[in-house]
Amino acid sequence: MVLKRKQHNRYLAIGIVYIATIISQAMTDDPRFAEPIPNVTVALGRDASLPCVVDNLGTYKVAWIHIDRQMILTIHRHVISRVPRFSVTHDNAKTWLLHVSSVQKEDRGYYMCQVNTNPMISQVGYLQVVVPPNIIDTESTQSTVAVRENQNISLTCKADGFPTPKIMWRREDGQQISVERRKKVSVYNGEQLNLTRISRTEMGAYLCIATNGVPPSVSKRIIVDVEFSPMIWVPNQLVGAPAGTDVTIDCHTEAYPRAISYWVYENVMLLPTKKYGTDTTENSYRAHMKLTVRNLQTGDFGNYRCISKNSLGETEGSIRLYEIPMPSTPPRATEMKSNSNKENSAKRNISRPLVQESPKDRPKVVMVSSSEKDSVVKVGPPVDSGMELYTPPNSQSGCVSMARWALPQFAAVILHCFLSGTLSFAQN
Ligand SMILES: *[C@@H]1O[C@H](CO)[C@@H](O)[C@H](O)[C@H]1NC(C)=O
Ligand SMILES: *[C@@H]1O[C@H](CO)[C@@H](O)[C@H](O)[C@H]1NC(C)=O
Ligand SMILES: *[C@@H]1O[C@H](CO)[C@@H](O)[C@H](O)[C@H]1NC(C)=O
Ligand SMILES: CC(=O)N[C@H]1CO[C@H](CO)[C@@H](O)[C@@H]1O
Repeated sequence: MVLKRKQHNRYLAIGIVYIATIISQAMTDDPRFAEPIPNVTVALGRDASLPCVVDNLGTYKVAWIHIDRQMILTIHRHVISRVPRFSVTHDNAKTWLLHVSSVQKEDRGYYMCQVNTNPMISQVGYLQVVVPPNIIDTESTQSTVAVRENQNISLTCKADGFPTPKIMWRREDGQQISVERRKKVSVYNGEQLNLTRISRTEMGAYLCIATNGVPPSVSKRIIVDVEFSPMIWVPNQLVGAPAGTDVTIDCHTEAYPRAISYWVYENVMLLPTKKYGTDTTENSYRAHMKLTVRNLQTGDFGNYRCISKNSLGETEGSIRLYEIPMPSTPPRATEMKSNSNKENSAKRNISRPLVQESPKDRPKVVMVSSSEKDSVVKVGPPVDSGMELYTPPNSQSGCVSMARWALPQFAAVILHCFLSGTLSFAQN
């Protein structure tokens, strides 16, 4: 009986001690971390915060340490580090926030939150600093490069940033890029783009684009000029046309650098006049040259040459213009009654065939011509004929042909050629 009672007391004592221990532990519980420090990713120059959440801190203190720099940043509410971008806040509950303003690359790394218990407790989080890509101009190909056709050229783009950027190449006009012998791709990946045996069709703007997942991506525009000596292609080398009509002959040229192109007839360079109209439309390295010879005469038939010259060479195309009889047309067309026409008929004493009336074939008239009114200069009072005298500026042939007229008009023509000469002189 006595023994049983003693045992009972002992269990009771153990129980009380046990409960007391639990209670006292609850009262004086040691600090512990309530959650891990998250990994934080921040772009260069932005602000970041790392939280450290501690239960039961009591009178212990929280310190932040940058492990990579072995630097104590803060202890409790005090900033220890001399780097002014670090600060600490405490929300009066359990969270201690380390702030890094305007984050720099050297701020990347592990951060430790430490509590000065004995032994101390700590946990670690990582601050990732990402940097948008940046193309290093000094290590990349300059923005314009020139290369001779069929030579090789390497285009390079180097970029830094974190993570390391990837480089891809595209052509600005969306055309494909030839890499490694005839393989065509619309996007090429790599720092270096090798263009081997480059052709003129590969001329243009190339873009290298650097991306690393951190906006913004950046690109550099590199213009590749492919240089070659001129080439000429003549669609029609033999052109037949009847006398009295206008005819247009044409040449296609390719050249880079841009060529100087002109027409030659019997070793004389043809300049735009009333007799000759020249027109060149250019598209990149291609040009389409057109020469219109107006009101064909016997002396206009023969060999015309289109010539194209650049710094790398010169070439020419040849076109033979020959006379064909006027196609016979129904007599519904009206006979031409312009001064120049009459004059020519009289001179050559041939009876002119009827000409089909179309604006294109109609010979140009020196006198009032509605189509030229925009570009003409009106000179002096009306002359004897009662017509106003007009002449296109810069029209030598106009003056020459008018000079064949009657004497009373002659003085006016001289005056007017003189005036238009001075006028264009003053404009230049
Ligand atoms: C942080 O990243 C490291 C690896 O870089 C990983 O081991 C750790 O679990 C991460 N922590 C959190 C809270 O995600
Ligand atoms: C251009 O590259 C090709 C292929 O790599 C090579 O065969 C050729 O010799 C190179 N040409 C020049 C002029 O370097
Ligand atoms: C490009 O050419 C260079 C030499 O100019 C060479 O070192 C490099 O390996 C080539 N790259 C590729 C992808 O062929
Ligand atoms: C203007 C002129 O001289 N006309 C002559 C052209 O030639 C024919 C004969 O072929 C003459 O009859 C015209 O008088």
